[in-house]
Amino acid sequence: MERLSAIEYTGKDFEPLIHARDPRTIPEFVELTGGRITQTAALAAIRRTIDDDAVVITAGGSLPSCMQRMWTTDRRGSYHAEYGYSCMGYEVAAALGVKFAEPDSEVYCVVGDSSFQMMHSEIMTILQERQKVNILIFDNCGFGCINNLEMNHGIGSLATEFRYSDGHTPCEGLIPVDYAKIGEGYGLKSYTCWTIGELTAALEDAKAQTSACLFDLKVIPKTMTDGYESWWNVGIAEVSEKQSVQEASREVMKYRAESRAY
Ligand SMILES: Cc1ncc(C[n+]2csc(CCOP(=O)(O)OP(=O)(O)O)c2C)c(N)n1
Ligand SMILES: [Mg+2]
Repeated sequence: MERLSAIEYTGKDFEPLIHARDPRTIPEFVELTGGRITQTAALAAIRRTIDDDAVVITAGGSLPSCMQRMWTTDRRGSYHAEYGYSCMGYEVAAALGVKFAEPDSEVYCVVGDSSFQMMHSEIMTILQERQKVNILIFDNCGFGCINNLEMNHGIGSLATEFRYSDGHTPCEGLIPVDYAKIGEGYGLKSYTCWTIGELTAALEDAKAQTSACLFDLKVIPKTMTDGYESWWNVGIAEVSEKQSVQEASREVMKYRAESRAY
């Protein structure tokens, strides 16, 4: 936990936890967004800063597995994770539901940028019902955990980063999104955080707010936790022209043959 909490962006020589990556992405992301937050340090900072009786919600992407490892609680019911289906888009709606159930606690959802894109329609209901919830968007410019999966399966980075298309494949420059502006558009108190210091200050400021808040965290891709001391049983093409995919497929078959059927 201490090791993960202390991971900082160190500049050009920075080596993230996830090794399977397009070497362009991190320098490009830092240059484009100015973001210098690592995912593991952000989770530790959130845990340190929010109140003991606060409730945190997570569902899709890399965040549930990072939180499974890193999150600790002070009381029963303060950790709400949709691990069943890891259903993207659950987070904002769930934050409102939890707030209705626990009106006296601060409620925070931690949500990936793609999960947020997939569904945040309940922001309108949050406004209609005048509920104070906190939406923490981890903007790493893409489907982070699926990009890791693709790269580990020998496919390469294919359409899971938010990049402009060359007419066939989205493989050109990264596409930045200003999520704080989306929040402002709805009339939410919105913060953009590029550093852990800014994140901590924004969380403190938000405690004093009486209406819903949105945090746009610029989180360096590939800074989620890695390695599960297990393998992820996800199907992969058995027939491919790519040798790397053939090898990954053989590996999956080997693991499947070794696994015990329950
Ligand atoms: C409704 C739904 N569709 C598709 C998926 C498959 N899926 C799992 S994670 C993921 C990408 C998540 O990206 P993001 O929310 O940005 O989180 P990150 O991995 O970048 O932290 C996808 C497409 C899912 N879990 N739920
Ligand atoms: Mg993402």
